[in-house]
Amino acid sequence: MGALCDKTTSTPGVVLVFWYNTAMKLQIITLFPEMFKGVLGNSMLWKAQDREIVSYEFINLRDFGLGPRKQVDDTPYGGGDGMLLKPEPVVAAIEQAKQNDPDARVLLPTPRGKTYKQSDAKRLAAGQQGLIIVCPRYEGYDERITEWVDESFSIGNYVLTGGELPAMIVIDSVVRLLPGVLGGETSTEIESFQADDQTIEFPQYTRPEDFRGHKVPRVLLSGHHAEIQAWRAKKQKPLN
Ligand code: 6GU
Repeated sequence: MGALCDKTTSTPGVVLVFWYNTAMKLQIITLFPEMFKGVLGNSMLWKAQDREIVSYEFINLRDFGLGPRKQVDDTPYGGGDGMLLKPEPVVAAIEQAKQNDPDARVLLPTPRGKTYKQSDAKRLAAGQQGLIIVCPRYEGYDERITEWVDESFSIGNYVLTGGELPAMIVIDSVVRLLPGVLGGETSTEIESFQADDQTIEFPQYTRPEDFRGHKVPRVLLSGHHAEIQAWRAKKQKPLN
């Protein structure tokens, strides 16, 4: 990821900021890379890659399937419904990703993981580490793959069909925190990008002042900075 390396004041009042362009590498192991195209190919997640702040790389789990049918799943020992991801293809895919980026952190989205929080997004964005996200499918995975995983996470108390949507949520929450992704930062804001990010967690309004009889709270029109701050503090919803 980008690292601040130099600041030069050439003209009084003008600060130039130079960056090393070493993109944070995000490798995604999935049977369904197409699912990501719309999300990573638009808006800020696309711009982040275009600006070489991140790189997205897909590893298709099917390429590591066993036998002529490229099998990646099998029935659970002990019985039960559905199929599980076999360990061999998953671990082979992780090993390939590790070859590309030996220091990368391996993440596993699973409803059995610890709930993912904003503090996790900040921690992952702040590190220099690339991420390898393994997206399970079917009814789960052979538990032995967790020996190759650094961190499991859940995104809430409901069950999804696979790890792709949770992976995209983590990517979105991390990439938006990387320096240079959101527009209009001052260098101070860039340097303090890890600071508490709760500032938009209060209600906001824009024009018109009166929309179909629903008015903007008067305090926001008052111009009294302290009163506005107090109102926002009162209305703020904590993230964690
Ligand atoms: Cl990370 N995966 C799946 N399959 N379901 C979930 C989840 C993850 N988090 C909440 N539900």
